[in-house]
Amino acid sequence: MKIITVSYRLPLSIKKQKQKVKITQSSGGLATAILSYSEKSNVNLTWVGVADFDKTTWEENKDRYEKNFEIEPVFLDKQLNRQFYNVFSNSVLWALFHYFPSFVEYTDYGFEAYKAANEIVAEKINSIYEPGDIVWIHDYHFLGLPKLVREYHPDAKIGFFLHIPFPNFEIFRILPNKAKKYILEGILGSNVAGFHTWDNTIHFTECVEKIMGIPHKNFLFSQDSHRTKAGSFPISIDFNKFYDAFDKERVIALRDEIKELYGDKKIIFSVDRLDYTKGITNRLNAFEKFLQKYPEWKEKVVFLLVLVPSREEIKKYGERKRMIELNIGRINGNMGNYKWTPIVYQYQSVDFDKLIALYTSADVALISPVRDGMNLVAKEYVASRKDLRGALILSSMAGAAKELKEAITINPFDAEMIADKLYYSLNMEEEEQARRLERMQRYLQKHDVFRWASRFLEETEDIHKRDSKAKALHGEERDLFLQKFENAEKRLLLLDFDGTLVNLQARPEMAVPGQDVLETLAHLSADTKNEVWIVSGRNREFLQEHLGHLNIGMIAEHGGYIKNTEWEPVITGTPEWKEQVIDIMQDYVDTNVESFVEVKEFGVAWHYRNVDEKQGFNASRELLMLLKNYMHNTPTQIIDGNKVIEVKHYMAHKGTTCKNNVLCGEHDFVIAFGDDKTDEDLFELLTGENEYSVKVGKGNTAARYRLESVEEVLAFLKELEKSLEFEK
Ligand code: GDG
Repeated sequence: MKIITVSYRLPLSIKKQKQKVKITQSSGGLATAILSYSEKSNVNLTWVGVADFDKTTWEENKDRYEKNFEIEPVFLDKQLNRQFYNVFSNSVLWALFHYFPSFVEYTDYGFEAYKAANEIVAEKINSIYEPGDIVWIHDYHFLGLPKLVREYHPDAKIGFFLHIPFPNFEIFRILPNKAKKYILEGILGSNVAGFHTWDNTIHFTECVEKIMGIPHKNFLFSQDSHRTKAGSFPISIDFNKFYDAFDKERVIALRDEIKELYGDKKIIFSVDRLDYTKGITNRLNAFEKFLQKYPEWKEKVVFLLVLVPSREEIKKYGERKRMIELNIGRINGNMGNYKWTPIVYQYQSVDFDKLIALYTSADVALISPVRDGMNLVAKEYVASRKDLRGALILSSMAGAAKELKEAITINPFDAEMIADKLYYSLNMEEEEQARRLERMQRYLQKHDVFRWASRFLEETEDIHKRDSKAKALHGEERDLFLQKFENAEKRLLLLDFDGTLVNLQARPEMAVPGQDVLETLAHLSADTKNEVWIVSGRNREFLQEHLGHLNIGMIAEHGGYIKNTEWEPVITGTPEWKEQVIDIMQDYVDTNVESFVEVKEFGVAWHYRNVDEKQGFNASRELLMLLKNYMHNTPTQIIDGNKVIEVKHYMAHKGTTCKNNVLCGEHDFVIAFGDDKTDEDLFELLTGENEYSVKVGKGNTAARYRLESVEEVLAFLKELEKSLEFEK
C-alpha cells in the first residue's frame, strides 16, 4: 500500500542554468506533512505532478535527489499545459472561486485542455496504482480527477482537498452548465472532499444539491459506487519549524541587520504572491489613509512589502503589478521625503531565514486578502514570534480568520477601518501582544499540518471502510441465506411497500398489490414461526384497504402509525406546520400542472414524477431550498426522494418506530427489505449477527445485501415460501 499524492507542482524542481543542473527539493508544509504521515504509518509515498523540466532532463537526473519518496512526473505538451494551467485553471477557476467573476475569461478550448490534462494525469495514476493505495488529489487544477480515477478503480480510496475557496451557488452557477457538471461530478468521485472551512463545505453541498440533485445526510452524499463525505479540514503549518527558527543563528544575524537599518521606526510587514486576491492595492490605500489620519506616525513607521512574482504570463497579473507599483510610487512621492521612504518594496522572493527574520522584526503583520482559502502567512507569523511580540492584522475574508481569534480582524475593503486598526496595533501594549500571540500559538501548536494530514487521510480510510459493501443476494450467498432462514425458529420480516413489493406508478393510488403479492404475504404470515410487517410511507387508510385483511402488522406514514391489532398513532398532537407546507406546495402544483400534493396525517408530499424531467427537477430544487428555510426550527424532516419532496414529522421514522415496537429482541432472524432513504433509517439499526437488510435497486446503502428490482424481491420471497413448504 502507498499514498499517491497528486498536485500541480511537484515538490522537486530541476532547472538547467548554463551547463549546471540545479535540483531543489521543496520543504513546504504539504510535502513535510504527508511524508511524516507516510513514515508514521509505514506506507510509501509517491508524488504525481506536472513536470517543469523535460523528459531527458528527468532521465538524466532522476537519481540525483534525496529519495525519501518516489516522484512520478507527468510531461504535458507545452501548449496543452498553458491552456490547462493559465487559460482554464487560473483565468477561470481561480478568478471565479475567489469571487472575481468579471475577471473570468472562459473559452471552450481552455476547458477542453483542462479535461485532457486531467485525463493524462488519471492515466499516470492508473499506471502506478495498486489495490489498497490511497490517492490524495490536491486543488483546483484537478477537479475532474477523482471521478476519472474512480472510473479506473471503482473501489479506490480517494481523497480530494481544495486549497482555495469553494464559491457560493450564485457565483458557481456562472460557469457553463457542462463545466459545472464536470466539476461537481469530478469532486464527487472522491470518498472525502475537504475544504478549509465549513462555509466552503456548505457552498459545495448546496451546489451539489441544487445542480446535481443529490441530497446529503450530514454532509454524506450517497452514490451508486460509493459515498462522498464533504468536510472542513483547515490546513496548517509545521509549527515547530517556524517557532524554533527564531533562534537560528542566521535568522538572529538577519534580524539584527533589519533592526539596525530601521532603528526606532516601527515595522509593518507583509509577504504574498503578487495576486489580485491578496488585497495589495487595498492595503496600500489603507496605509496611505493611516498616514493621512495619523500624521504623527510619519517618519516613525515603515511598510516592508515583499511581493513574490506569480503567473506573470497572465494579463490580469501584469496589470495588477503595474497598478501596485504606480500606487507605491504615488504614496512614497506624496508622503515620503528625502529622509524617509514609507513603503519599501521588493518584487522577489526571500529565502526561509530572511522570511523569519522579517516576520520576527515586524511590529505588525498586515494581511489583507479580499478572498483567501486559508492564508498560511498569518499562521507562520504567529508561530515564528517566540518572543511573543508583534500584532497580527488579518482580513476576515481569509479562512485563517476563523481560527486565529486573537488576531485584529479587518474588512479589507474598509480603508478607514484598516487605518484605525493599524493605529491600534502599533500602539498595542506588550502585555496584550503577548496574551494574543500566546493563545494563537497554543492553538497552532496543537492544530499543526501533521494533524491536518493525518485527520484527512484517516477520514478517507474510514469513509471508504464504512462504505456500502452490500452483496448481491445470488448464488452461494443466497443458498447460505435460505439455510439460515430455514434453521430459524422466530423470524421477523419487515417489508417496505412502494418500490419493494410494487413498482412505482404515475399516481400512488394506482400502485396496488397484485394477487401474487397478497398470496405470498398470506403464505409467509401463515407460518407460526414468522412475524410479517409492512413498513411503509403510505397512509393507514390505503394500507388498511389493500392489506388489512392479512394477518400481518403494519406501520404507516414512515413510522407515524402502527397497527398490531388496531391502528395507533406513534406521535401525539397535530402537526401545526402542515397547512403552511400544503400552501407552499400548492403553488408548485399551480406552476407544474402534472404534479400533485399528497396529504398524510404526519406529512405532506409533493410528487413530480409526471412533470417534464428538467422542469420537475428545477422546481424540486427550488422547493427543497425554500422548505429548508421555512421549516427551520419545526419538528420536521424534509426528504428529497425519488421524484418526491416530502415533509414529515421527525418522529415518523421507520427506524425508531420499529425499534420501539417491533424489534424486541425475541427474534432469532430479522430481515428488512426497502428501496429508499427512509428504509436506510431501519437498515442502520440492523447490525446484529442474525439481522439482515436488503436494499432494492441501485444506490449506496447501509444494507448487507442487494436485490435489483421488485420482481427480484417477489421471486426471493417465493423462495422463502418454498422453504416453508419444504419444512412442512
Ligand atoms: C493557496 C491558497 C492556502 C511566500 N513568499 C515567500 C514564501 N512564501 C510562502 C509563505 C507561505 C506560502 O508561500 C503562501 O501561502 P498562502 O497560504 O499565504 O497563499 P497561496 O500561495 O495563495 O496558497 C491559500 C494555501 O494554498 C494552502 O492551502 O492557505 O489560501 O491560496 O507558506 O511562507 N516563502 C519564502 N519566501 C518568500 O518570498 N521562503
